[in-house]
Amino acid sequence: MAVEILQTTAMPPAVQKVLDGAYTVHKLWEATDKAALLKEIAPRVRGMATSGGAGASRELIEALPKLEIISSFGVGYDSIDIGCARDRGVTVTNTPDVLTDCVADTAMALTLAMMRRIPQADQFVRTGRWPKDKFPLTDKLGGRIMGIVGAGRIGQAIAKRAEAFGLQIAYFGPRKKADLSWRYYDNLVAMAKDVDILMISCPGGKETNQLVNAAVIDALGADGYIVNIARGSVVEEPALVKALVEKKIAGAGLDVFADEPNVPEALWSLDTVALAPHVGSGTHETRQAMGDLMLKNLEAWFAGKPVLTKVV
Ligand code: 8YV
Repeated sequence: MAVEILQTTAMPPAVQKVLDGAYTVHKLWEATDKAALLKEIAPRVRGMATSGGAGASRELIEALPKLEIISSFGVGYDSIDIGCARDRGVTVTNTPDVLTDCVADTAMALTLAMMRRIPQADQFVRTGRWPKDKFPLTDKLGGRIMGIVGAGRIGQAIAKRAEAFGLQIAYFGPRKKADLSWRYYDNLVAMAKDVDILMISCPGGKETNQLVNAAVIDALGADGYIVNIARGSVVEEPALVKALVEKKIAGAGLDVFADEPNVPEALWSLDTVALAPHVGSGTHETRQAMGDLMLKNLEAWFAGKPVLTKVV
């Protein structure tokens, strides 16, 4: 009898095929009566395949008394109730490293799009304005300072790319890292005052909730830019929108939002922002690699072997 797992959200087709072939998969997001499905499968479900977006709440974990492993498709696990998983002795795995390059690429793409107004330039051409109008000059990227909030794997990959574009790097985080030569700040407001671009690449969750608040945005100032490829929860979104609308900061490049897929409408018409629908890791190659790792963690667990990328 195949192991029964609960899947909370859609996966790339090739990943889905493997899941469907290896397990009896119960697709929660397709169920019309989710509570009834959970009740029916609860005595048998031993694994969960989820994602950073779908997560696993306390309620969901507690509804599955036989659950042994939550294998998540994504590096961020702020949407998974880690405390509950730990208390219940449920192993949690994620997909680090395989997405670092693509997320860092997206961070730089948004930085360039925002500062050089690439989406607006594209619209300028497409709407036939070129023959009649002049496209406004933009700000140069090189020579500026990027302050990275969270110099972990992704933050460091962004820093390396940014250095190649001629940017100086500073970083803020819970502690100075001995192996990093970039200037370290233990105070985020102080860093925001000194840098031109605030790059948010820290984990989401309680510890970083609203870390980039009105005071930080204010300290960045009218020439400052914000890029967020981490989690919408890290930013006090109403304060960011207000600062952008009132031109208290120069612009923003945003891949993540507080209430995805809802993006504050006040941002839609601003020509100082570049927006993306949470696609940092969204390439064929990276999503496949994330899926493979998510599958390998499940496979290892049910073969009685150590999982590859354990969170809990
Ligand atoms: C995914 C992400 O899009 O890895 C993460 O933490 O946010 C993204 O790579 C997400 O996990 C899919 O829901």
